[in-house]
Amino acid sequence: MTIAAIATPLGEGGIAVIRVSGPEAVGISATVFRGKDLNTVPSHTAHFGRIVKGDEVIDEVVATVFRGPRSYTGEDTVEISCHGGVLVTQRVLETVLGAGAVPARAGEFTERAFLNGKLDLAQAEAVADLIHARSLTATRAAVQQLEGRLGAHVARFRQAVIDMTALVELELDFIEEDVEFASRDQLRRLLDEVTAELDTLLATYETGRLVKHGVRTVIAGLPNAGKSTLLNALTGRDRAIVSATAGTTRDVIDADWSHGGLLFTLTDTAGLRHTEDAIEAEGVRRSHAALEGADLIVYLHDVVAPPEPDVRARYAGRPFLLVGNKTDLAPRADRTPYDLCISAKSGTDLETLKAAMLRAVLGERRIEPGGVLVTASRHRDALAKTREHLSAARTALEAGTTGDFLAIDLRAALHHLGRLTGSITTEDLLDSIFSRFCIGK
Ligand SMILES: Nc1nc2c(ncn2[C@@H]2O[C@H](COP(=O)(O)OP(=O)(O)OP(=O)(O)O)[C@@H](O)[C@H]2O)c(=O)[nH]1
Ligand SMILES: [Mg+2]
Repeated sequence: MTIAAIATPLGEGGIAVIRVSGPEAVGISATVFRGKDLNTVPSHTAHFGRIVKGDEVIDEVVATVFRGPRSYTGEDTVEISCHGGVLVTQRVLETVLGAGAVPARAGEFTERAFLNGKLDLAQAEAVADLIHARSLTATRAAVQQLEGRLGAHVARFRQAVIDMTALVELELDFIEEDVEFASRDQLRRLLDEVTAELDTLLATYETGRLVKHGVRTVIAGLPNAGKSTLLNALTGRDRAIVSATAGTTRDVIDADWSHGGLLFTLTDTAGLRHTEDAIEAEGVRRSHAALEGADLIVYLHDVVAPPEPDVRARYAGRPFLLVGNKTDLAPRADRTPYDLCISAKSGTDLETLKAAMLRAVLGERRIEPGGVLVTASRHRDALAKTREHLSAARTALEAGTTGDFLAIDLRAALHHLGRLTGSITTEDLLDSIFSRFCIGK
């Protein structure tokens, strides 16, 4: 089946691209293209011409022809660049569809690239990550995954496990003879090595998750503590209303802020207090809900106001910063209850707060520009399952278990590694991955 879709965002722009891919991609495009006969042009060439519907000229375009397998999808592909207006782009697409192509599903081009072996599954997922990336480090992580580094890393120790399994299974064929093809010492060493590699990869997930999804940071505290002032100061924008009236913010307000390579989604909340006002009460309920899902809580307290002795305990076990605010009003206020103190209004010690926020979520971990990061929970789960089965194999080995049981665990470990790279897939898995894409990708 030959598919077609608009590959660029719908809107007014200089150009838009309609992508056509499949066995009839060139033939279908040639029937609606007036210019050189696309059927006869060499691969990887671009041609100026017109898209026509009967006698009507729809647009002047450039058609670029890629013959499979040297294309993104691995199939014959034509990319038609037309003028970037919403209507004209849609009419070019309709003309191509009228000539026999069918509309592509979300992610179908990339799915075909995967099915045709142009990308492994982790790489295909990286395409979506790259499109959705909103910070520099997220872009870098997606690019290294797109380059196939995670896949290559996994493929290396997957091969080691395959070799190991083959040897153990070979023994099973000679069970009568009581031979040992797989030296138990060697097996033990290999299992330990692969497990150590898995641990290193798994340990990157905490950072990888933050790099990919950003850090959900909730600014909480009593009314008037200066939460909205802090949101505005960090983002450098006049995003939230600030006033001396307690209970000013009644809804949760989000603003994106990049720092240290991470994207922080800052959420300003309604001051936490009991209130009879129904709207403010709903705001307080939403504040609590936001706190539930937070990766980091910045709890502001007015150093001039009476202390709140129990806050730290309330958020025990969560990344949490207790920040005294309004130091300008009371330079001599007691700072001991706080992790640090700032003046949100004058900007004093904001840099200290920024550094503390990074440290609170990353700890001693660093974001290495070239390092392999596990950023998807699907990958983390597959690696964790692999590790479980390898540990089971290791335990079985110690207990002197027979090869057939060892082989079961090794096979299970391979199964989970295969799900990561996509050498083992199910329709459900593919559907859930490719539905994240936009149409045209
Ligand atoms: N002097 C001084 N005033 C501040 C500081 N930060 C905030 N304020 C003032 O404190 C008042 C309340 O600030 P907001 O930022 O609206 O406080 P809030 O925590 O968002 O309050 P609610 O939305 O009502 O929960 C305003 O008058 C601010 O100008 C500060 O560092 N120093
Ligand atoms: Mg506010």
